[in-house]
Amino acid sequence: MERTFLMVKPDGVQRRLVGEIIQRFEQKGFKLVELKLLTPTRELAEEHYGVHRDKPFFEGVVSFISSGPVVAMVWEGDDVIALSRKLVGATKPSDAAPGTIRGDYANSVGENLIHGSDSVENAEAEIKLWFS
Ligand code: IDP
Repeated sequence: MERTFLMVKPDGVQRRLVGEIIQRFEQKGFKLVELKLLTPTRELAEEHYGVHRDKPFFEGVVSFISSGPVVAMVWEGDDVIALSRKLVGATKPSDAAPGTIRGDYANSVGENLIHGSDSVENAEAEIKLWFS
């Protein structure tokens, strides 16, 4: 059974959207297998977004993710990686379709509520990073 790493970012926790976000994945039929509330260290945030180290937004995304509590989760289900990316929606607010989490609730590329792994390889690495 496939697994993915999903994280409600600090804006999602502050805006009281944790329940709404979890409900969407439950209603889709996925199984919640791990969950914890934590404020990530800078080091953890840097490792999580390591692939973006050379991008201009790296510093911003790292400080944002480590600015307050996030909800880190592992979800399980058939094709959960690709399907959860669909539920999450596009990174940029102008591309995120209504009906997706970002399309319904986010209006900023930096504060876009949720992270979801984008490949089997990254899901495995992120689950290991956040839950071991
Ligand atoms: P994803 O979260 O949709 O997978 P990525 O391209 O992996 O998007 O980028 C990681 C995160 O970095 C995004 O969710 C967003 O918060 C932030 N980010 C990406 N592109 C930009 C940008 O152009 N400006 C500011 N932040 C960005």
